[in-house]
Amino acid sequence: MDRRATDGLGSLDGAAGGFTQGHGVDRPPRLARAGAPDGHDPGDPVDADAAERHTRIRAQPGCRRVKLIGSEASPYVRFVRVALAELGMTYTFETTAPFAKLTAEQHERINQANPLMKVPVLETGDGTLFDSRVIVDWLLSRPGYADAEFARGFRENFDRINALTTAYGILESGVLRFLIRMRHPDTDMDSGYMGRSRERIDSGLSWLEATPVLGPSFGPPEALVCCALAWLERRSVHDVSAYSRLNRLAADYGQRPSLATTRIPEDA
Ligand SMILES: N[C@@H](CCC(=O)N[C@@H](CS)C(=O)NCC(=O)O)C(=O)O
Repeated sequence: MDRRATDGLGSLDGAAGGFTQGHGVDRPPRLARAGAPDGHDPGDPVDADAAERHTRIRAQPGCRRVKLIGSEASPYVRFVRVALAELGMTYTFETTAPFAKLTAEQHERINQANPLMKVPVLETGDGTLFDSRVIVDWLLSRPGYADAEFARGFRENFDRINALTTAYGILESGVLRFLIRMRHPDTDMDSGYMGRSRERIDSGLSWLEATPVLGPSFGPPEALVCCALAWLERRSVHDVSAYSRLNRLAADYGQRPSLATTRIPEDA
């Protein structure tokens, strides 16, 4: 599979699981297409509005291109990539292998960038940020991006902020269960704190299934829910089939270029 990808401003090459590095070549962004084949630019703006915003903001003095470090399998990294695409920000994507397959060099790179030894990490040009929520919040606060459909009203809406927190809690419990199952296969996944982690996932999913604040527009909570559901299913961490409204939402919004072009690769 061709993993070649560009950030819309530079091209990156690399074999699956290896580092890929972008080298800046300024050119106008192309528009992303839903279902575009592999090798599609990860930073392509999703629509004409995003492309126009990108061009206008890039023309401002001092505007710097950001670099995202992370794996294509991580739901947290995917969330940042979706936000970047929805906002129309081009970026360099330095791809690392999934956590269990990291090379020593990649471990070193991540550990140097983030004392918590996790991805995503964003190099902004003005400093490094880690943690997907912090990164996306920073992206939403960039001058010129607050009017993007994806950002509009989100940071002032407590209900939608709580929906995002709920999606994060579901993912955290899911990641915990995935890692414990993988690293400590003798653990009883149904009792004690492991039982509570499963209960928390169902409690969170039930709340999201019922809340009217999720769904009407595509913003951070919808993006993270889509990334979380796809990851939980792919890693067989939790059966989400009972949550019909969430599944419909994921299927509908999954057609958006930002999600369609960041699906977890088959071999990840
Ligand atoms: N709260 C963090 C979580 C990031 C996270 O857990 N990333 C995983 C990849 S999905 C990771 O790098 N794990 C490495 C580890 O646990 O050592 C965020 O939102 O960025």
